[in-house]
Amino acid sequence: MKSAADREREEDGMRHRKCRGKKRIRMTAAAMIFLLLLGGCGKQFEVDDTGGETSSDEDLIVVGVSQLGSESMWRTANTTSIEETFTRENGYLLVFDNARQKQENQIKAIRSFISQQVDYIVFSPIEESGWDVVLEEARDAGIPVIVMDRGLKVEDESLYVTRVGSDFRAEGENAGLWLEDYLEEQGRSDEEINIVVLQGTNGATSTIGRTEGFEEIAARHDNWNILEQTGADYTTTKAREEMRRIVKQYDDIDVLVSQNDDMTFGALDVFEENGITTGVDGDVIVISFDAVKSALERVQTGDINVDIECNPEQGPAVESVIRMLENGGTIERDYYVYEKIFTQENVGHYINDRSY
Ligand code: GZL
Repeated sequence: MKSAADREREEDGMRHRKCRGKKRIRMTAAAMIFLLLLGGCGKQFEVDDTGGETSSDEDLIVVGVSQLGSESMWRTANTTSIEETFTRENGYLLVFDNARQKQENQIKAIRSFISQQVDYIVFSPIEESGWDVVLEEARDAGIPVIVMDRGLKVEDESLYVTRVGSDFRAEGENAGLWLEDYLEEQGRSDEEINIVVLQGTNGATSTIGRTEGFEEIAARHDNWNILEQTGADYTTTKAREEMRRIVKQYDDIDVLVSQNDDMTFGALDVFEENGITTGVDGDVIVISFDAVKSALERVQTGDINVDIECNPEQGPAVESVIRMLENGGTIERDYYVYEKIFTQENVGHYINDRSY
C-alpha cells in the first residue's frame, strides 16, 4: 500500500526545471515535465560477436552502473534505489561496480562496461572533471551514458545523454534563504552572525553547488561572517575531526552549515562533548543537507533546525530515461528529482513515510 508521501514522490516523478522560480524559498519551478514510466519491452541482448558468454537469451536490457562509493547514508539509499529498479523482473541485467571513492576505479568500471558491450552506462561522477577520454570511448562504442546524482564538466556535452539528479545550487540557496527568514523571525537580522561550513568531497558538484548557492545569499549580508569552510568528505569521522579543531579555534559560532547529514552527526557529537547546545533554542543554529530519516528524527527533537532534502531515490527516474531512449523519445539535458525542506514544523507529516 503506497503512502501519501510515496504517491506524491511518484506523481512528482522526475521533473525538468524550465526556469528558476524567485520565491523566498525556491522550490521546484512550476513548469515541469513529468516522466511517465513508459511501457514497451527491452531490447534483445546482443550476443557477444566473439561468441562469448551472454547473460542469457532473455529479453534483458544490460545496464552498467558505476557508483562512486558507500560513504554516506544517502549513498546507500541511492544504491538501493538502483538495485530495486534494475531487476530481471523489470527487464534488466544490472552490472554494478562500487568505486570506493576513487575516480580511477570509476574509469576502470566504465571501460569494463564498454568491453562487456552493455546497452547503457549510468554513473555518479565523484568529481566534476576528468571524464572526457573515457566518455569518448563509450561514445565510440555506441553506448549511451546517463549521469546520475552529481554532475560533471566535459568539453563536448554530447558525451552523455542527460543528468538525473538534484539542483545543488538551489539547495545551497534554499539554505541561505531559510537562514534569512529564521534570523528575521528571531529578531536577529542585524546581529553579527558567525558561520562555519562543513563541505563535502572536494571537487564534487554537490559540494560546489551547495557552497556557491549559500555564498550567494550570504553575500547579501555584511553581518554574516563565514569564519571557515572546511572539507570533511561527507563522512561523520572526518566531520568530528574538523569540528574538534573548529570549536577550539572559534568561541562564538552562531551557525553550522553541514553539507550532509553524516557530517552533521559528527558535528553534533562534538558540540555535545563541549557542552554546546544546538538547534531550536540552542547556542548554534544547525543547517543540514540530505534529509535521511535518522537526521529528520533530530529535526523533530529540535537538535537540527532545518534539513534540505537531496533525494537519492533516482533509480525510477533513470529507468524512465532508458525507457524513453528505447522508444526513441526526446531526452532533456537535465532532470531534477523532487525535494523538500524539513523543519520541526512540517517534519512530522512526512517522517513516518520515509523509505531511507
Ligand atoms: C548529493 C550526493 C552527496 C550527498 C552525500 O547528491 O552526491 O554525496 O549529499 C553523498 O551524502 O555522500
